[in-house]
Formats: sequence, C-alpha cells, structure tokens
Amino acid sequence: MFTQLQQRKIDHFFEVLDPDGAGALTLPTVVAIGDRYARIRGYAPDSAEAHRLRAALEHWWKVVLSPMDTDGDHRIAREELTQRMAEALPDADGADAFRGAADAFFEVADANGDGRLVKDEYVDMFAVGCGLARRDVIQAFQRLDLQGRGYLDLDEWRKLVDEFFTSTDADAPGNWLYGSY
Ligand SMILES: [Ca+2]
Ligand SMILES: [Ca+2]
Repeated sequence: MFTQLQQRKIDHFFEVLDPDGAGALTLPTVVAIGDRYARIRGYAPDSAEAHRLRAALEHWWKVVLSPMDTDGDHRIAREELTQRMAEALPDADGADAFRGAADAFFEVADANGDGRLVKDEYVDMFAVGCGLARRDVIQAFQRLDLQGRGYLDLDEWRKLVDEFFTSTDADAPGNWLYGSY
C-alpha cells in the first residue's frame, strides 16, 4: 500500500484534475481544463492547435483515466483512482502504462509541440487550466527545473512523474509536479 506521503500526492493529483471539486473526474471536466488552457495560449476554438489539444486530452482520458472507471458510471471517483494506482505501480506493465500516461500529458501541456515544456506553458496549464494558485505553480516550476533551463524536456518530465507517483522521499523534486500539496 501507499505511504502517507504517496497517498497525499495521489489525493492532490485527484484535486488538480477536479478543479471544481465535483468529487469525480469526468471527460467534460478534463476537456474543460484543455479548453481553458487553449484559450490562455491564444488558440481560437476552431484552430488546428485547439483541435490538437482537445484530441490529445481525449486520448489521455481514454487510455489513462477511463480504464480506472471500474463501476462503469463514466466518472472516476477518488477511490477508483487510488485503487488503480495501487494496482498499477508495483508491476512492470503498470509502470509502462504510467510512462505512456506521462508522455501523453506532456503532449497536451507542450502546447506548441516543440518538445519543450517551457515555464509559461507549465504555469498556464496548472494555474489557468487546473486553477492552482499562480505563485505556487511558479515556485513549483523552479523546483522542477533542476538545470535552470526554463523548460522541461520529455526525459525530465518522465523522471519527475515517476518520482511524483512512486517516491517515498519527501525531498524528491518530482513531488512538486502539480504544485504544493
Ligand atoms: Ca466510476
Ligand atoms: Ca513547448
């Protein structure tokens, strides 16, 4: 089972994806995160970029979140997320699935698709898309950007995601992936 630290991180992850506090993750709430993100990045609703972003998020929902819906009500409850994480993390297939999930989310957040998640993309995704406090998100980015380059690449992102979900070390940089908790 999870340590207290891991459980707190998973609870926080759930809350980041449930900005309105609906108590469950649904396709519309996840798509709304992407729509807010597209708007702040300046993409018109009908632009190719907005379509790409939406498709990436729908894909993320389909491959990452919807398999967690064990009772088939099209909502991912906190317990379903926790349960799925507990099953997936210890085994190799599960770890591969998380790698895929991390990549898919990177693709969403890297709005201009240049392979770099720059600070502004990161801040807009979590402050505007997910409604976290901007100051908090900026601070989080500074802790994640270990090389001080102003962006995260996919390899760094994968490592940070891995740390966020699996590390039991309270000082692991990846713990800051979704802001403070
Ligand atoms: Ca469900
Ligand atoms: Ca980018």
